[in-house]
Amino acid sequence: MKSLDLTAAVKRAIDEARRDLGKVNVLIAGRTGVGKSTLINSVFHGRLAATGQGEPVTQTTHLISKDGIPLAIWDSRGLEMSDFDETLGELTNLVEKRASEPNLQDHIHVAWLCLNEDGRRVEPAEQKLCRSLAQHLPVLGVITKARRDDGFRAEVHRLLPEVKNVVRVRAIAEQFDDPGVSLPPMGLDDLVASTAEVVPEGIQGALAAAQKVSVQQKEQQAHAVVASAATTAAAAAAVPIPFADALILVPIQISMLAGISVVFGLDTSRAFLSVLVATVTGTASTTVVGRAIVANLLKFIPGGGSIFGGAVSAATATTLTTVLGEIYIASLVAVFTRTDGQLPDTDAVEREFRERVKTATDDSFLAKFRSKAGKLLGRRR
Ligand SMILES: Nc1nc2c(ncn2[C@@H]2O[C@H](COP(=O)(O)OP(=O)(O)OP(=O)(O)O)[C@@H](O)[C@H]2O)c(=O)[nH]1
Ligand SMILES: [Mg+2]
Repeated sequence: MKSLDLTAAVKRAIDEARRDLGKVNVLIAGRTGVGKSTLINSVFHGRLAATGQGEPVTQTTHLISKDGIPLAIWDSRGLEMSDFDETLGELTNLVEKRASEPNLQDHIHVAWLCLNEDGRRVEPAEQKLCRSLAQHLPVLGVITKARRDDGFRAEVHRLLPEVKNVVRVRAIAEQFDDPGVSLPPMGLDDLVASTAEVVPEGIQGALAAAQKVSVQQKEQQAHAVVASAATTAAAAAAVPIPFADALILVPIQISMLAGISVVFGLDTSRAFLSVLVATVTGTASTTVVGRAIVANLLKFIPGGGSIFGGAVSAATATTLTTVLGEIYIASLVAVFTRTDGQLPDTDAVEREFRERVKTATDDSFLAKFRSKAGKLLGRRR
């Protein structure tokens, strides 16, 4: 009887998911005090900027990164210094050298050029820097500490014509002296969405994982993981697979769970993923055999039991994979919404997922995903 080593499959899935995710590389430039460090901490997981100034890259640029967060930030300053031309030269060299690297992973994928709204100025130094950077990478204008536009955004567009977009942000709540008067943070999700629009396709997952302001961004990337796994599963079952051989679907689904976990930015330890897999397969043992696991998976399909004895068709494989992926995404969205974007602990994710898998035999819930899977298949034809 065919069997599968789950421990090995989980390890492989995690390694591949992390490798495929890569890292998003961001350059942040702007005058001192404009709010760069605050912005970094408000947009990304990990309180990066608070961990210090990072490792010096050049006289004016520090590289900030943290294990487990798929992100590297070049935090630059010195725009106001008398030796600005030197700063400009250093930054241009940096992005140019990076842009010539053969591997996309080594490029700097986007620059955020920060301007203070209160200052209402775009200086020649900023214009020059924008022009230079834009030759090598997409640049976004970021208006910080926003509270009253008064035409400044349009002015920035006019004075920095090379930028792909200009986004107004308030990274932290603004507290006024008058008691009870404050303005909440704003624009951070716009900044992430605008960034997602300009970074390369292969970097979208890392951006979704690293940022904490948009659960929707994570969800969207996770749907792409599911769609791709469903397609792979359908291809594997293009010729219907006898149940005893349906184990070949399991590594596809484990990879999908790992892929969804990483685009949500979860700490994907082997223990965590193994628990998820045990929830799905209904066994905590390290080896599973074909018939048992398929019997367990088929409970995700209404009436699945009745087709037992036949074979797994492409439609069934797609449905199984899609349903499972969507249940996991729904669990993560629920948990992340509760933590307001902060990384939840994996116990909470496990609990939510287990609960939803248990109730997933509800027909109306599954009908939704069956039609989704059907559409997916239709599109493939
Ligand atoms: N009200 C308000 N204050 C902000 C905002 N963003 C940053 N600040 C404040 O502005 C000050 C400077 O912010 P930083 O993030 O340290 O500025 P920076 O650009 O990193 O400065 P350097 O590291 O010196 O280049 C801090 O007191 C922040 O709290 C914002 O959106 N609204
Ligand atoms: Mg700073």
